[in-house]
Amino acid sequence: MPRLFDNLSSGNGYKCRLLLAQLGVPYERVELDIFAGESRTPDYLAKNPNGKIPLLELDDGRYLAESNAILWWLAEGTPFLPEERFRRAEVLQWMFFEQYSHEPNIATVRMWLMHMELDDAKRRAIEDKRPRGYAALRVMEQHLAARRFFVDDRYSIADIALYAYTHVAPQGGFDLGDFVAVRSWLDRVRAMPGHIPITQV
Ligand SMILES: N[C@@H](CCC(=O)N[C@@H](CS)C(=O)NCC(=O)O)C(=O)O
Repeated sequence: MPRLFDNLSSGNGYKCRLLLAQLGVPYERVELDIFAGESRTPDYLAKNPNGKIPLLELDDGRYLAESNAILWWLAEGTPFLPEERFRRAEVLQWMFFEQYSHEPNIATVRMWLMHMELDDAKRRAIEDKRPRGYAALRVMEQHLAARRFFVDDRYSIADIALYAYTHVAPQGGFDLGDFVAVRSWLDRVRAMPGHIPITQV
């Protein structure tokens, strides 16, 4: 049975929990207190030198880090990942967008507001990230204005990757009020069979 090293507050971990639930794959979950440094111990760094969750331990003992790589690994050969070459590249396009333009701005601000003491440097960093986060949301809004899902009009791991931190963006102080298409898409993702909330394992 695969083992997922995880933290319940993490949207990156949630991406994996959500797909595992929707695939019906049984797994063991190991909760790490990342705020107490449990992902930075020598033992954990031997598993993932980058010191971060999520991390998937496969049945054969190999380790896979990076939430979107884990999604890709789990989704291969299932309806959550298209087969056609260009559609697969589009899935990757949105997953890279998530990691470069969305997560570093929206997830980071959420994490700081929920879990950290804010000093002046952090407040300035939030001011810098806020417009970048809204810019990412506008890109999503524009794409979703005429589409039900991100790729090929069907639910895929591109939607899971982007849902994880978009649906909790208000916890980072992002107002989704004007993002009508994004909010309808959030509802569609929530309505998918086997959906679980971020706090449920
Ligand atoms: N790009 C990575 C980011 C992973 C990440 O930032 N994990 C955070 C929690 S969301 C973490 O483990 N932080 C603990 C630490 O850095 O010590 C992914 O998508 O998996």
